[in-house]
Amino acid sequence: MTRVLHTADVHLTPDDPEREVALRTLLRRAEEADIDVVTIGGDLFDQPESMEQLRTDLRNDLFSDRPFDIVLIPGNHDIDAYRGDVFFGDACTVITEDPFSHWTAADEDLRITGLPYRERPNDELLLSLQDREPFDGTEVLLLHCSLDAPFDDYETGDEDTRRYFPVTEDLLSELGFDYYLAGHYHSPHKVSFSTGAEFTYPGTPASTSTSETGQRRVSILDLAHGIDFETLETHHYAAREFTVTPGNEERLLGDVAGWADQHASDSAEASIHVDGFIEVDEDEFHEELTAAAAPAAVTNETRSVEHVLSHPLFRSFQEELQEMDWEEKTNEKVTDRTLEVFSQLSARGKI
Ligand SMILES: [Mn+2]
Repeated sequence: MTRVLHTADVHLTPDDPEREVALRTLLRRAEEADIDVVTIGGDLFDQPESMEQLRTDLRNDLFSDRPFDIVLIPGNHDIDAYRGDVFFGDACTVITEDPFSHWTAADEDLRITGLPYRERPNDELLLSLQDREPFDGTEVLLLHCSLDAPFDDYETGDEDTRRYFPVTEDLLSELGFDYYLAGHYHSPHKVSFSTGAEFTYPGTPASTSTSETGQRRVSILDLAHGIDFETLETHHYAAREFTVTPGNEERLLGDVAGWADQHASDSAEASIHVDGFIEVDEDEFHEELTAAAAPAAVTNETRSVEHVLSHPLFRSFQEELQEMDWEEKTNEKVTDRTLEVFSQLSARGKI
């Protein structure tokens, strides 16, 4: 049975070699995982010019002599790169034909309809997609689009708020494909349509901005199981915020070390942000925090409250708080808020 590895939005550019490394990594994965076809859902290149700079690498190395096919469509970032005759290597099929064309698996159990990027779907396109030549097997639509779903808009890497090829679940469902393999959104998503069809964004295989946090993924389409994600060991950002309270410094340091152990891997650029209040020495705490977080970078916004804690006004406040018979969680919140106010007052020399 035909198996598909789907990626998109590689945004290759000579300025960020880790993206080409990520592409290499996922092609190796495809080889190891017995994949029959790798699909690239648009924005392989960050800009049309990147294509000219990288095309010979692709043709002579990455996209040649592969035990699987590579099917790719243009996205909004690289549509202009494919004007004219471009050859990317013997393993690669670039779908540029307007309005779409097909790629059929050797086993003839799966057919991919590739839709080169355009700004919006119009009736003519939708009708011709509905009228496509019938196929007796699993049908996949490969496209670069903005699915109307509660995803964050910053996720596309585009600075304007224009919707690139806007589509809805209803519109896609009417086309009657079994699977929709998409590009454009930079975080991984999988959506199950009410018709039973499945839609996926694999997200970028290497983070292209610090907002793309977490291990990167590819979508695997297996005709027996549907779509699943697999994680990649490729460049990505990892970030975590912690808040410390006085007396809990040791526990916080343990949590920070635990997180760093798990997330600050070789392929991750990890950062930790800590705020809150401490009752230990600031210098010493900073040193311990940096050591616990290593190799993750630390932003330390904690402040010492030693002088606040010993202030008579704060102490009498705490005594009153003990008498309130509130839940411990409420007490903690009130104490935190009060510490914040006292610290600000003290910073301004008011107490
Ligand atoms: Mn895009």
